[in-house]
Order: sequence, then C-alpha cells, then structure tokens
Amino acid sequence: MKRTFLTALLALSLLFGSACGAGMNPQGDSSNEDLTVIGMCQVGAESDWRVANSESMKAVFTEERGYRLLFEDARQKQENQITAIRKFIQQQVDYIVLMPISESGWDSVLQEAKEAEIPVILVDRMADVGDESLYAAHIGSDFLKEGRLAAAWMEDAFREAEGPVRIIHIQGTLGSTAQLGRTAALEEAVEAHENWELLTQLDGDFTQAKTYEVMTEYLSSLPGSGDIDVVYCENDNIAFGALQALEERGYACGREGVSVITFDATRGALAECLNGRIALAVECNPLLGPLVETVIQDMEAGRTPDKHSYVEEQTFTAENLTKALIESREY
Ligand code: GYE
Repeated sequence: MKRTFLTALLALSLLFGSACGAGMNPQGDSSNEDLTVIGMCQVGAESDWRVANSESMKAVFTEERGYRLLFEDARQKQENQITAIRKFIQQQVDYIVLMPISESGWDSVLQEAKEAEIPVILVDRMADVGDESLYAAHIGSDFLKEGRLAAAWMEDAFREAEGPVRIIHIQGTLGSTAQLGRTAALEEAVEAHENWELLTQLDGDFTQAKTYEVMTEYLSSLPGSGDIDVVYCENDNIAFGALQALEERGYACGREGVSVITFDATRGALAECLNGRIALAVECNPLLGPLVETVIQDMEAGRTPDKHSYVEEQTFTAENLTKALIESREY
C-alpha cells in the first residue's frame, strides 16, 4: 500500500514556494523512498495543549523511525486545512492525519482523499461526515465525559449552597468537538439544577488573549463587582486569561472566592491548581502520537483499526496534586 514519494513533485512545489512550504521536508531524495509519508493538518498553536500535541506527533513520526512527516499548521483556519489536504492528495502521501478545527464542512475534501485511496485518521476532534467510510479511524478524548467530570465536581462543591450558583462560561472555538462536548455537559447540568444560573457564555476561542479581552469587557459591564461563583473555562489558556481579567478587577480566585474550572491540565494550570487559584483541572491528554502510530501500524499490517479510540483522563485539585507529580508529567 505504500506509495513511492514523488520527489519531483515535492522539488517542484518547493521551487515555486507553495503554501505548504513551511511544513515540507526538503530532503526528498530517493534513498528515503521506504519512508511512510504522513501529511498532517494541525489546527494551529493556539494553546499549550496544542503545542504538546504537535510535539507528540513530531517525536513519533521521525525519519529514524521510518516516517516522513509533512506538518501543516493551519493557523486556526479551516480553509488552510482543506488546502493542505488537497496538497497532500496531489503529493500522494500514504496517510493523512487531520485534527479538524470544527466538526462540519469536511464531506467533499474527505471524499477526494477517499477517491485517491489515502486513508484519513482523525485526531483529537471529530469531523461530522455523513459517510463514516470517509475516515479510517478517530483517536481523541471524550469531551462530553470531561465536561461531566467538571459538572460532578461542581455538584459536590455547591451541594450546600443556599442561594444561586452563578456561573460564567467561556467557550473554546465554536463548532469544535472539544467546545461542543464541554458545553453540552455544562448546559445539561445547569438544566438539572434549579439554583445554577448561567450568567453569560463568552467566546474565548481557546486562547488567553481573546479570553482576557472578552472577559474584561464582560466584567466591566457588571454593576460593581457582581457575585460570581464559578468560571467554567473550556481550556487552560482560557483559564489563564480569565484569571488575569478577574484579578485585575479585584476578584479573588480560590477557596474563598471564584472557583475557576479548567480543561487540559497542562503543567501551568496544574501549578495554579496546586497554589489554589484554579479549583479544578480536568485532564485532556495531548500525547496522541503513539496511538496514531498504532493505527498506522495496524493498517500497514492489513488489520482494520478501531473506528473510535478514547484516552483515559482524570481530574486534579489541590488535594491530589504535589509539586513532584506536576514535574513528573510530560506536558
Ligand atoms: O482542550 C485546547 C485546544 O481539541 C482537545 O483544543 C483540543 C482542545 C484543547 O486548543 O486547549
């Protein structure tokens, strides 16, 4: 099933400075014809999670281990991902690995990959396609389950609350699987608790800068320093932006103040959790490179990989964290 990598085509596209140029490996010589060529469409570098995810892929798919990785950073734009996929089809790569920015809009381009007989492996987020045969496998997190872990923690933390539990919800990139799952879990929990009150839903686009901006604007619109019990942040970088905005406006975050909840649990967030500024960090594991390799090895051996694989994840609070544990983690 392995194709011979088209050296000439690669050389040509480099010569003409293609859109893909930055991601190309320039050593397209014939001595490397045995390498399995992987075209990877990454979302961007919007968060610490994403950076760890890219590093995990790059560590696994090296020439020493038998791969040539064509890595494309889409800078948070779906159209860049679509362009990259078309390029990979032209180059006749062996596999396409796609981290879809949002769930919709993939049917035609994945149909093109199917017609070119290039298997597509979806990583992290899902693509909502009518025909399941448009992708070979999906590996990622169960985002609804992650959100439900956060909701269960809130239920416990506010069991005794007599008045309303006031929640600010800051969402990730709208339409992405991570946003949809984490949002659905919070919305169903709010629905199920009469005294939980959703004050607002803000779009933080998974970045610290955007969150700081929207959160500052929202807080300025509140009369005085209104009562806030929980800020439900759909990733660590959103939590960092929210903490900055809250504390600048005089809100205390921690046991006696606002409970900030986050997802990903990268080292920076775990440190904030240990020191009490973040109340709960729900883990989302970015180290998916080895799992993608297993899928590829299965397919190379003629086996059909599992259609969906989810990674196991846990929650962290100051109670189950230590400095040593944080230092021992890989991301
Ligand atoms: O939580 C966030 C990133 O899709 C799981 O995307 C991923 C999310 C992750 O930018 O930090």
